[in-house]
Amino acid sequence: MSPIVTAFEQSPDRGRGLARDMPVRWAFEEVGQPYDVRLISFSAMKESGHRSRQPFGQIPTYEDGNLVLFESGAIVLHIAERHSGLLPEDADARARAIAWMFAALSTVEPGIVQREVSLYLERDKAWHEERLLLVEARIRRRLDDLAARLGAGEWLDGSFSAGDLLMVQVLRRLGGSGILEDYPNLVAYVARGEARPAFKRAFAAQLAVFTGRSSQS
Ligand code: GTB
Repeated sequence: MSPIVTAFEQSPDRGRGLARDMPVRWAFEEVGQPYDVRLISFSAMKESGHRSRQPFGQIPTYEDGNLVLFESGAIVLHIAERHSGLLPEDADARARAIAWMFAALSTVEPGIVQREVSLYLERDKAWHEERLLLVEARIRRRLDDLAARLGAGEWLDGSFSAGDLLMVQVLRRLGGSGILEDYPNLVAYVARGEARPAFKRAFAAQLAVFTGRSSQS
């Protein structure tokens, strides 16, 4: 039996591949591991059955036999450790790739999520404009450093890794913000990620859920 991932029955991103089942799908595609998807409604996500798998009532989750996991980063790491293709064989290079996974989720992403919170939940506040400027300045500071480190490189540390997968996915959340465009090497980096056949397969699979063309249940 293939591992099962949970994803939104109706994703608020309308098929843009921004929900967190996307990096998990992408990881499965990179390593060539088939997977099944269980679509879940917002109300079912908050019920005890789902909460037993995901304590915070969120997607995604991962089930494989007796193993149940939550947290998209942990799931991607698990897939990368179980299969070859997403982490280098060399122990030091592997540790560095894992460091980039953490950097994506705990150093680069928080500001990007705060910007979304500001845009979607704080627009009516008197301090909204001021806060948005602060948050965007913080994002730019991170991107300044990330762009400097990537330089003219193709990927963050040698070959494509799970660190790049998560970093590209995090940067994709800036689409339409006008921020990423100020960093041509990061724009090209995201485009390289999105051009990977595995990304395209994962993107198409989640889009099919939105357009109603999915055969997965
Ligand atoms: N840290 C956890 C992880 O990485 O797995 C975070 C999981 C999480 O935030 N899940 C979100 C969720 O279940 C969906 S992905 N939210 C429902 C809830 O908390 O009640 C986040 C997301 C949602 C929508 C968009 N979008 O519309 O663009 C993008 C990202």
